[in-house]
Amino acid sequence: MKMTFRWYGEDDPVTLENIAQIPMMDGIVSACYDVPVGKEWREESINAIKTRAETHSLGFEVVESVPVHEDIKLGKGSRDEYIEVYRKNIKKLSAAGIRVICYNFMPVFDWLRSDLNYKNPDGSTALIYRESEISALDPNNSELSLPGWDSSYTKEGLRELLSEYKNIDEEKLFLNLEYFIRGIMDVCEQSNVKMAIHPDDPPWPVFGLPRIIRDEKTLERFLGIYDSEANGLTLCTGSLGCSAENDVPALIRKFGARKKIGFMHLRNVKITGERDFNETAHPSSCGSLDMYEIVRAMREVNFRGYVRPDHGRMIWGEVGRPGYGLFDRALGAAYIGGLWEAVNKSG
Ligand SMILES: [Mn+2]
Repeated sequence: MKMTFRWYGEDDPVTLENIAQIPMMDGIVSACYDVPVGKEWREESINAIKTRAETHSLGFEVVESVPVHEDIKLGKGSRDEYIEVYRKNIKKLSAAGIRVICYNFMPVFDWLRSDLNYKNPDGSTALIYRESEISALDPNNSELSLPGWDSSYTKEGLRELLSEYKNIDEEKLFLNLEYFIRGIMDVCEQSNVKMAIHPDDPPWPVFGLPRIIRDEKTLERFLGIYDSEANGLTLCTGSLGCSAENDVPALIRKFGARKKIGFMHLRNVKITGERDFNETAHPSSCGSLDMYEIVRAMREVNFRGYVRPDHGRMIWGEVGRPGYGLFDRALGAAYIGGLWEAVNKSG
């Protein structure tokens, strides 16, 4: 297992020095934020991240994310051009030493929460999701902005995009994902890069948009598109684990044994209703997931990929990017490292 930490670049209030001072930290997970979705990344930008990380003795071998253009998800005529750009980006990233690319295939919205600053009784704040609040929103006619909501959309642009998805059901979206995967796998295999799809977060449809990477069945179907170590998963315990139907350790045992997990996001969530949850601190006792069992499953399948602590709470007065502060994620990394040492030493 290689422990990593997400870094949002020079604008991130969390510095590389901060990250390097966390015990057991092997590297960073980052991305180029200087070009829009669907454009070629600049070699200079990729190499600049790598060089800066190496200055702090941190590796840079995982990119999160190379976003997939909406035209690919929609299956529009222009998708071939965007797939061509994606192929070029894979090659460039491979040349810079990147081994895993995390991405997702969620239409329009990335991860969604109803509140980014929910106040816990102890004064910390966390991200939470309440289905009733989300389903009361009309994304076509709304001034509000939500996490996962790309602020680069104009109101009209968003409305237009949503209307394009009217004809895209689960099946069509899956076929478009299949087309994308088949369009990039040869270059991934030649470049020794593993694609690692992130599950939909939350793992159910939002605003009537289909979500197709959400449980054992859909993960299995996805992996069936193309059987290769280059076509794998980012197993995000929090995304899958906010549905009580997902047995996260069982998923790790199943897909890890087949070497389909290239990257793991480890975090805990407390399920508070059928489609409601709070993000919590990482330890098992704080949420609904058994993190010990999760790490034990990783050990059982001899997991050798990359791991990072995922979202944390905001604690100790820290101000920053919701979910991506330093302190609680650092506690999470130390906790995961402790579990890992324990399961390894106990055999
Ligand atoms: Mn995640």
